[in-house]
Amino acid sequence: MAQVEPDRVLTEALAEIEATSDLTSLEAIRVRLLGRKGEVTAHLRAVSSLPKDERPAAGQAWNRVRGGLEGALEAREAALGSPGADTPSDDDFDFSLPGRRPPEGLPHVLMQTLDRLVEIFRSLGFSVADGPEVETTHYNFTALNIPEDHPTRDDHDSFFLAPDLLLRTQMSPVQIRTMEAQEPPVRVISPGRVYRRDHFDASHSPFFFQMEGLYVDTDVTLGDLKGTLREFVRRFFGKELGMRFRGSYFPFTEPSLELDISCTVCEGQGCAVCKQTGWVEILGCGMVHPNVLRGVGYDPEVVSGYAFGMGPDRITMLRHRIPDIRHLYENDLRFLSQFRGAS
Ligand code: 2U9
Repeated sequence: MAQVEPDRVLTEALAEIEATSDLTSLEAIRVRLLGRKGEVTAHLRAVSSLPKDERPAAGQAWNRVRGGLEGALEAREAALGSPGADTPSDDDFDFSLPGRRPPEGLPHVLMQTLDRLVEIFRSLGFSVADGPEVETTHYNFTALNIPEDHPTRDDHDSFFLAPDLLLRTQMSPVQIRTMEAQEPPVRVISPGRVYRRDHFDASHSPFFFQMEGLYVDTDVTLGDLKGTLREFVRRFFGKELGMRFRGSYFPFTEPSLELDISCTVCEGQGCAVCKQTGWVEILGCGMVHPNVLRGVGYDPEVVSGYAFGMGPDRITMLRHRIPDIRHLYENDLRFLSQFRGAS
């Protein structure tokens, strides 16, 4: 390596550093001198191949250069980086460029349905009740008049955590707890997540939402139930739709009914959504079974009540013609962002 005077390298470099006016040029100087292939680095490496007696002096000299450069680079960097030094001026901006819109979130389409359901029933005088997702068999089945040998209690249908403990399969336990905690009148809805041992496919999911409603008071009639549901359908679907009640069976209601509305997709003409019938089922309902009322300490001779249960997943799918329930749980933004302001 050619003989270079360390002091001269240091003096020249210090002047250059002092004259630098931006951080990019400063970094270029640092790389040129102190980088892995830098000039000073090369001199330091070359010390080991000098004659033995020259090494200490040369080593000290180049180390002094390195130390001096590092200090100067650091000081200059601090000076250039300090407020005001590198701040862009108005001339650096093009204020006429359109701004970039930050991505905007939106409630999940299912939450939009739940929000709307809650809003409607609140305006009809219902309050919202919540309860545990892990339930006892007493609250999930027995208190609902579901017999010990009923197939719905089967291990194959529910997620059991212990012999008497399971993930709730319906929202009714919340209503039982509400009745136990207060005297009539009781007027509550309970939206929430429920669990069943189903495999995921287009129409099943091991978890989904339910919203149940309950009204218990003196003199509650089936007519009250039908009137409330008519008002609900009018508000939720935004128009007058054909409605029909069909007889059904649930252990916790007597009589039990299912409600169909005229198909919102084909307006009753018949299509794939309503399987050519012109009708789609939207909920189950009925008058609360006397055994259920007795079980929570109410006197069925004095009070009566109606109850209904619906699946917000199903209603969401019907409303937006979503063909596969898995879309609701995969959180694919390409799918979900379609439902901006849809509620
Ligand atoms: C109490 C007493 C009775 C709630 C009811 C239904 C009928 C019903 C299903 C609809 C579709 C569940 O989401 S779904 O799978 N529900 O058909 N639910 S009556 O009856 C109750 C609730 C609480 C104390």
